Parts: sequence; C-alpha cells; structure tokens
Amino acid sequence: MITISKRKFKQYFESKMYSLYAQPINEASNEQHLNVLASVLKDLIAKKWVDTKIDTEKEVYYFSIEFLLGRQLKSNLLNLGVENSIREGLKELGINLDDLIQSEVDPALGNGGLGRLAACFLDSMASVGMSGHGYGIRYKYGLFKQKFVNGCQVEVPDNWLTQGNYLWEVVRPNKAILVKFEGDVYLEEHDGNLKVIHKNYIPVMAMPYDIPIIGYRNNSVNTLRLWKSEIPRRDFGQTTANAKNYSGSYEEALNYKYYTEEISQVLYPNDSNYAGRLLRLKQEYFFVSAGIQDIYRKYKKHKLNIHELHKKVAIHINDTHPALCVPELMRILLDIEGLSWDEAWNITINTISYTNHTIMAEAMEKWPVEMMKKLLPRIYMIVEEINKRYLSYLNSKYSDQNKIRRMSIINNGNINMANLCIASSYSVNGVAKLHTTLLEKEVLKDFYDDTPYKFNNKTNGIAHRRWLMSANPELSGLITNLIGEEWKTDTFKLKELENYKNDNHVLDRLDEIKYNNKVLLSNYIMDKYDIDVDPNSIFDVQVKRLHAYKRQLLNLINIMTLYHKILDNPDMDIEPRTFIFGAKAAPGYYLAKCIIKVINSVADLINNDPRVRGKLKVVFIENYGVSLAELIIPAANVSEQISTTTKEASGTSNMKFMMNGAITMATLDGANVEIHELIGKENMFLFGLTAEEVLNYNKNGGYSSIDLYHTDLGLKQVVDDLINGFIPNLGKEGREVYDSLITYNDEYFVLRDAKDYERAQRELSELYKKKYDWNRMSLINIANSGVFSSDRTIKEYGRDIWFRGCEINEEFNKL
Ligand code: GPV
Repeated sequence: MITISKRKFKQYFESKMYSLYAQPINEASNEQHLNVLASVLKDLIAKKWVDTKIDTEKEVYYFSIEFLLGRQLKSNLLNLGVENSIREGLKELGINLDDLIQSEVDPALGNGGLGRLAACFLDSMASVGMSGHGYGIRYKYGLFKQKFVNGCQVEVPDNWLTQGNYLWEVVRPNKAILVKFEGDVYLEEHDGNLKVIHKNYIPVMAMPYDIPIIGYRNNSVNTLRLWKSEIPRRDFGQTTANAKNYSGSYEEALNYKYYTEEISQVLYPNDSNYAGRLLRLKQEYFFVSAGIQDIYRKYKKHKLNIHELHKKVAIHINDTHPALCVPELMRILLDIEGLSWDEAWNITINTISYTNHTIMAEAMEKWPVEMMKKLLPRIYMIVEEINKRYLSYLNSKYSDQNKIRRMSIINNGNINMANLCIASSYSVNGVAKLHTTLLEKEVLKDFYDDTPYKFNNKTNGIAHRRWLMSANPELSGLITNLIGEEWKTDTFKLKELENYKNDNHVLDRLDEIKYNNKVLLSNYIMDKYDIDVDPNSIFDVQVKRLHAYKRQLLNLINIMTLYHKILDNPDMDIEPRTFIFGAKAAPGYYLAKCIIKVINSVADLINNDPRVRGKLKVVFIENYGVSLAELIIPAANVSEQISTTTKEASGTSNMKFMMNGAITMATLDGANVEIHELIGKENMFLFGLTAEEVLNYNKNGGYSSIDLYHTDLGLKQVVDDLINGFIPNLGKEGREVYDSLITYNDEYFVLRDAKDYERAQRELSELYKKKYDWNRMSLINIANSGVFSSDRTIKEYGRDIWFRGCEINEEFNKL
C-alpha cells in the first residue's frame, strides 16, 4: 500500500511528462499520458520491488510457457489503493483515467485457461505475501487477434509491442543469460577429474524483462521475468569460448541472428494440443535454462549452501512445457557444482513440483529422442540416465513389463514428458477434485499406485480482485455495503451474503446491477456489430477456447432446436434469450474453425428472421480475451459449462461467472462438480452423462450416434440443417461438422447429451420468469464462490507443496 496526495501526484506527473517527453501535458497524446502514469507508478513501487528475499525465506519460482496477464493499470491502482487520488489528480489535469485504462494494450501471452491461471497465481502470491515469481517468454507476437470474414475466423498478428517496449516492463541487460543449443559433448580429464565439455554449441542470449506484480495493499511486489531471445551482444559478459564460430560470411551471420531471434518470436496458438515442433522445444529449453541459471546465479550471489537448495528454493512447473527444468537443474548440479549423481538427484526431486492440466492424450508432450539429442545433447544424456535409473528401480519392484513400458520415460523413440515430471518431482497435482481422481484412478494409475504420497489435488481459483472487484465495481459496492470490506482479503466472508437471500431489496438491487452490466455489453455489441440485443433478455454466455470437447456445438444444436420450435409454434411462450459466444480456434484446428463458421451462419439466419424477433438473438463476439471477458462475464445470466464429462480438467470461467452471479448450466465435469457440492442441484442446472458413463462408453463402446439420429427426429432435423441448405451461406463447413457427428460417431457425445440439455435449458427458462427465485439463486452463487479465489488455491500450494516441512509453512497453515 502506498499513499500519495492528489497535489503531489500532479506535480510528479507533470515533471515526469517533462523528463520523458519534454512537453506540456495538454499537448501530449493519450499514449504518452499512459506512459507517464505507468512510469510514475513504477517509481512509487521501486523501493518495494526488491530483487530478492532468498536469504531470508524460501522462494517460489513458477515456470509457465504462458502468462495471460490482461491489462495492468486498473489492477495495479486497485492493489496499491491509489485509484481515487490518481483519478482526481488526472481529472484536474484534464485527463480521464478510464480512457487511459481502456487504451492500455492487453498482453496476450497465453492461449486460455492455463495461461490465465498462471496470471491469477502471480496476483495471489503477491497478495498473500508470498515471495513467488514467474518465469516465462516475452513473445514478440502474442496470441493472434481474431477477425471474422464472411463468418470465418481470420488470424491477424498480435503486434502488441508497437512502441518497442511494454508499459510495465524493465529490461535488465546486466542480467542476461547464455543458453546453449546443439553442439558436441565430451568428457575430458582436467586435473584428474572428468569434466563435461560442451563444444560448438550455438549461443543464444536470454534478455530478462521484468514486470512488477503488485500485492493487494500489502507492500509485496514480486516479479514476472520474461525472457527475450537475442544474438549475444558484443559486451555480453559470459564466456562463449567453446561456441560455434560465426565469423564467416555475412549470410551466415544473418542466419545466426535469425536463429536466435526466432525463439521468442511468437506464442504457439494451440490450446490443450501438442504439435511437436522443433521451435517449440527450443522455446521450452530457452526459458527453462535461462530461469534455472538465473536462480542458480542468485543463489550463489547470496553465498548459500548448494546442498540445501531445496530448502530455499521451490520450482513449480505449469504442465510439462517447462519439464526440462529437471535435466537443466541436474546439469548445473552435476557439471558446474560437481555434485554426485545421487546428491544432485536428491536435491532436484525435492525442489521441483508439477501440475498436470489435462487427461487428453492429444495434449501430452512426447518429444522424439532424435530431436532432443541433436538440439540439446547434454540435456538428453541426463534424461537418458534418469530413465535408465528409473527403469532399474521399476524392474526391481515390478515384473509386469507392460506396466514398466507405460511408466518408462523413454519409449518407442519418444520422451514422455509427463512421465519425466512425475518421476522427478516430489509433488504431482491435478486442478480439480474430479480431475485428480481421474489421474489417480485412470490416466496415471501406475504412478499413483507406485508413489501415492506424491499425488494431491489443488482445485484452481481466480483472482477475485480482477474478476469481481475490478470487473464488477457495482456488485462489489453492494457486497461491501451489506457485509463490510473484509471479503476483499478473505473471500470466505462472502458467505455472509446468504443472510440476505430473502431480502427483496437486496435481490432487486442485484437484478438492477446485472441489468446495468448487460446494458454496457449491449452497447458494445451495438457499436461493434450493429446488432440490437435486449438487456431484458436472458444473456446466455459461452466464452472459452473453441474445442470439440467444450461442445459449443451442443449449445448451437439447442439454439437450432429452439429456433425450429418457435417457427412451428409462433405463439409459444418463451423467455427472450440472447446467446453469446466468444472463442478463438487454433489456426490449424479445422473442425473448430468450421464450428465457428456454422455458429456465425446460424447467427445470421436467426438475427435476420423477423419471425423470431424479440425472442432469439445469437451474437458471436470476435477476439475473445481477458479484456472482453471483463466486460462479458459480469453481464451474464447463464454460464455455459457443458464440456463432455471427464474432459475439462477444471475450467476457470465457471468460477468467474459464479462469482458474478450467473447461474451455471453444467455437466458434472471439472470444477463444476465442486460448484455443485457447494450449492446443490437446486442452485444450478445439471444435465448429461456422468463420468462413469463416459468412461464406460470409452472402454466398452456401445454408443452409436447414427442410431440416435434416426430415432430422434427433432435431432435429425437440426443435424440435417447442416447439410441441406437450410442455413444460408454455409458450404463444406456444415458437412465437416455433420461428419464429426454422424460419420465419425460423435466423439464428444453431443447428440447423446442434446436431449437432456434441452430439458435443463427449458427448466432454466421457466425459472427466469420468477424474478426473485432467480435472483436468490444468483445471490447464493455469489455467496458460495469465495472458495474459488486463487488466494485459497495459492495458500494450499504453499501449505501442502512448496513450504511443506518449512518454518514459513505456519503462515500458510491458517486456512
Ligand atoms: I494441457 N488447459 C489449457 O488451457 N491449455 C492447455 O494446454 C492445457 C490445459 C486448461 C484446462 O483445459 C482447463 O480445464 C483448466 O482449467 C486450465 O488448464 C487451468 O488448469
């Protein structure tokens, strides 16, 4: 927490404007105002942004290949507690703070849930006062921007660094690090000892760019350090004595420059899907090696005892993308510190912990041995040795060769990264109760049976400061009026809202706030798409990545069914609904792109049909991301969480919607199960196959979508619409979607769940007519959402994983 008076701030702002731009405030652009403001704030926190506390307490390093931060200005002001004085000060200088807030870039250095979770965790680590820092990549281009052209997704590069630098970053050239690729590895004798020598490697410089992560009103400022890859500068201090020689031709020099810069050029746009590209492996090793070397350097600077690294440092790997932390740490302990294998291994497995984020086979990273051997020769040697020792351990314990093969780190010429992580860490966690159970009982059963003590659950969470306090100020105000301020630092206090569940004034106010948020979203939709949506209609929202398992298609089929029903019975009494979608598809995911085209075509059909005017609207909002989520989620009445049961590890938008008072329409998948545990089936809408039923179909077969199609004529009608010209402007995309449902037997049970979904949607519609019942339900949802603050999640990580057995643990034991 810092304090600054309005008067002081104005002086500060003005002198900053002169020192940065040498011009008066009223001549500066919006962009310059924003730069000056960020610069003032960075000065104010500079003292607190200490480099390290490593010598006093254990530090956590969170490695993630994605960090989906969202805009920072508003949340920084909120966390610092200076929004009011700064807003007033700016106003007197003729500047509107909200304009600045809206004009900030939204750094899209992530795809979806996994990257956003990492950002929420940073916010919570700082806010609960934990010394926890992020390591990632400073991609030059983040996730593409999405445009629709004739209903199809078109990807536009996300050139977010238009000014060259990001508003909140500080570059630290004195802390650049050398990362080595390719080359040859030898054992050489030096003074009677064997040493590992790496020759002819390609040196790449990792340049750190630091972003401050400000805790909520508490003095903590942690760091997100993102690495940019560069050709080593001339004055780069670190030795490149054994490096490949690039003194040759001009062309060779250019190729080298390209090789280095390419690494941090662009974020891979896949979500929950492994593509196996060499450049991605380079990215993974690049940021891991830079981060591990950075930790090691800091550790040595503080003259700490290397034998106790695991007592001072916790390294967390966010899914398997940073799995090379394991061999990289081993490399340093073996080749630089000269420790024995056994000691190095003991330190490594007591330092590294791992989170698994999916059970889907196509997301599991498996790197070809040949690729890794060539790109990372020393690292591969270490992985091979880990595998050799792991296999001898397994062989001493088990005789079942199939089991041993399944658990092996290297198998069939591939390195199984999840297996490497599990074998090499002291903690493996899933991200929701059901997900963790599925890991233990199904996907990772062999490992769970072998080392059950490593496994634990950490149900995901969200930064309530961003997703409630900042995104929904009116609702936050109401909550504070009713129960006081304490919920802001202890979200379990939200439970006290239940005392008002029969207070009609409160329920009316809740209704009014939701309406106001819907008006804001309606205005956006009107400005952007010239579509007139009625804020009195039910806002039914599905926003998330486009993926077959998330079943946007199920939502669409229900919309089509409803559409036909209204056409058949024009006098039908239906609650007016606005269906809102937002979703990016991975550029190479053809079916997902076809689904986008189908939704857009159906939207066109319905929005232009006078027969359903005032009853149905469908809006697909382009370029869904963090900033749009902050506008959309507070305006939702209905939260669509309809993934095929067992497929969504957790989901986190389900939590954001709940906290903002939307009613959840859900399968019992991921964290929906825990929402249900909290509020019961009477406060949400459930449908669909159970986890057991899905597992049973997957194991024993017995599902035939075509049989269902022939027996359910309503369903047949909408499926046929995909290919019979009923939906205008739809070509091969309709056929592709049709085939996924019929020809390929509907892998995600869309048709199987369609009827039950329709039933649940009908019930929801009925409930909406009873205003107070609906708003009571909404209030109960908000009141029970406190457990989904990522502060709770992070405290659990601290207590059960990072600080387990440490003195500092006491602090995180107060749950
Ligand atoms: I693996 N997730 C993601 O966003 N990208 C990935 O590559 C992988 C997982 C998601 C899961 O799909 C969500 O269910 C989960 O809530 C989220 O990770 C955070 O754990």
